[in-house]
Amino acid sequence: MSDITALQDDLLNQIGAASDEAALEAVRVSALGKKGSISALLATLGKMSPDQRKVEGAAINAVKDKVTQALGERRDLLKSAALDARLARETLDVTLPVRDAPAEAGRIHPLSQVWDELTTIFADMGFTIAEGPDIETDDYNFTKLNFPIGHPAREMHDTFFFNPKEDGSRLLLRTHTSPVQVRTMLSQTPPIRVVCPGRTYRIDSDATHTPQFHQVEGLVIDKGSHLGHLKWILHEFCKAFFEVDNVNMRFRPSFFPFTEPSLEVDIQCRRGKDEIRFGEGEDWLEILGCGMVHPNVLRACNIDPDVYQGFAWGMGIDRIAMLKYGLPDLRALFDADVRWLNHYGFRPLEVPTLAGGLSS
Ligand code: 2U9
Repeated sequence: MSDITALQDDLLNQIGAASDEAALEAVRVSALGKKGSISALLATLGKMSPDQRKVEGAAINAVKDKVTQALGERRDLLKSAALDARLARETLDVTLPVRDAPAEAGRIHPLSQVWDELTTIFADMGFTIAEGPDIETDDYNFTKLNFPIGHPAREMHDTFFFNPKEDGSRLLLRTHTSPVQVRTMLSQTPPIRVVCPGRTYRIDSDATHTPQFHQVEGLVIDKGSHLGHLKWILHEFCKAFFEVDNVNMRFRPSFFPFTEPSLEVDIQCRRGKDEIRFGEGEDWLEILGCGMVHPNVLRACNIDPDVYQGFAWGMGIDRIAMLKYGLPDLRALFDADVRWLNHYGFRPLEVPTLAGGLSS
């Protein structure tokens, strides 16, 4: 066997034995690289006579072609074997239970859920949402809302006051979100349709009261607004919020310094052992207070009560969250207990919408 045939056989054996693409590349370089065995043979052609070159050149090039072809075939084979191995390695068991993605694992707190539900309902009715500071002046929290200085009505709210300033004035933690409506009236001209959800503070703590709680209040100021408009808004709100086709409501006379007349609103319900159903039953449950804005409040906010009338309402977000979602103790809302949140919380990607259902 000539040297060249031996070389060809040797290279073809090495190619056949290459078990991966790296090994195959090493064989290619050893044969066809700059210092490769076939390249070395080709370099000898220059020193040969033309007749010898014709014979030897044809033989060396035939070996080169054969080796090149074998390299290509082996590379294709190794590539497809590598792909098959990878596909076998990376198979998924689609029958495994799906693990919650991090964004799905958390829970929305029932208060945040109810807050979103309320604002969705009122925004759909055309209200804007306004917020204001938790620390307020006595003037915005009380005086402009027709609580005369020294009047016992101020004692109805057990207020957290800050230390008095040198001029004797005291800042306070707002006892209701009403100062936000005061700010709205002072900065806008009617018509005004605004809903104000927010944190509120009173010195009070038991199973149904916490020192920090949440309110949502609404205000409409326009020419000719009247109690009929207010009743319609509250009726539509209750149907949407409690997700029932009809609710019966009862309006009882009451007193608030900032409204005249003032009313408290009950909705009809049936109290079961562990649940309350709305839109049916014989029981009544108080859910909010409301009334026509007192003329003194309008005047204090630079609105002429002979031209504009307004109505307002207020309710505790914590209380209606407890009613809607059957939460037995208000204090649990503030405990930050993950087990409780896993039980009562809402899925983060299920945002409440009127079209999709508020709490579905
Ligand atoms: C302005 C004028 C009027 C807001 C109102 C109520 C009635 C009310 C309570 C319900 C339960 C507070 O959380 S609660 O204790 N609120 O009954 N709130 S009318 O009236 C306003 C507000 C602002 C300028």
